[in-house]
Amino acid sequence: MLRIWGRENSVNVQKVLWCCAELGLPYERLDAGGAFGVVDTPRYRALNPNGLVPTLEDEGFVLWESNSIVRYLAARHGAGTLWPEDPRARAQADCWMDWMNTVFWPAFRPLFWNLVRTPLEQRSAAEMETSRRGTAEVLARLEDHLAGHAWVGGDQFSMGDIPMGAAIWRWLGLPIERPETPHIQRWFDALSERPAYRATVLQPIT
Ligand SMILES: N[C@@H](CCC(=O)N[C@@H](CS)C(=O)NCC(=O)O)C(=O)O
Repeated sequence: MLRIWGRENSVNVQKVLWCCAELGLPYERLDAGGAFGVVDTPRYRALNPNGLVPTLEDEGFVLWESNSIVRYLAARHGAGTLWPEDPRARAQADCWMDWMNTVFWPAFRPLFWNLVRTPLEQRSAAEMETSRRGTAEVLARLEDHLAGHAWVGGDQFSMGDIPMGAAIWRWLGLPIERPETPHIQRWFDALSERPAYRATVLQPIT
């Protein structure tokens, strides 16, 4: 059985849990990261030298980096569903998966971290506002993309929806000022109808 290391409230762990739920894959999840610690132990560092979550173990095969794990599971178990078989459709999915990690998350992380993981008296209002504006700006690109496509990866739900789908709940679910993004909202509503998304991502934001 698959073993997934990582706390349930991590956006990167949620990507992997959601992927498994979409694919109907059973797994054992072990708490690690944040208040659970574990990630600095020699045993964990031998699996993942970064000391971050998630880490996947699949019958002796070890993999870290959440998007790589999603790609691996989709390629192995989701051909034609989560894993688009057409190279261009797959490239489109890959593109937005990478965009989540390299563009969206760096813009949004300071706002999330201040608002959710930092005591009130230690929050930086300036940092939060810069991050809020920056996130709204980069999300305008996703909004434009979704104006012409049903799903992030194209016409079909795929692995391309998973990283941004996991992240968008944090943006839409927090009490912050946001511009209207009707296409992102329509896409989020469609995700919210998926039992796997509700079970793994649509949880209290902590
Ligand atoms: N690029 C990595 C980032 C992993 C990452 O930053 N994970 C965070 C949780 S979302 C973490 O491990 N933080 C330290 C901790 O939880 O102890 C990935 O996508 O897997």
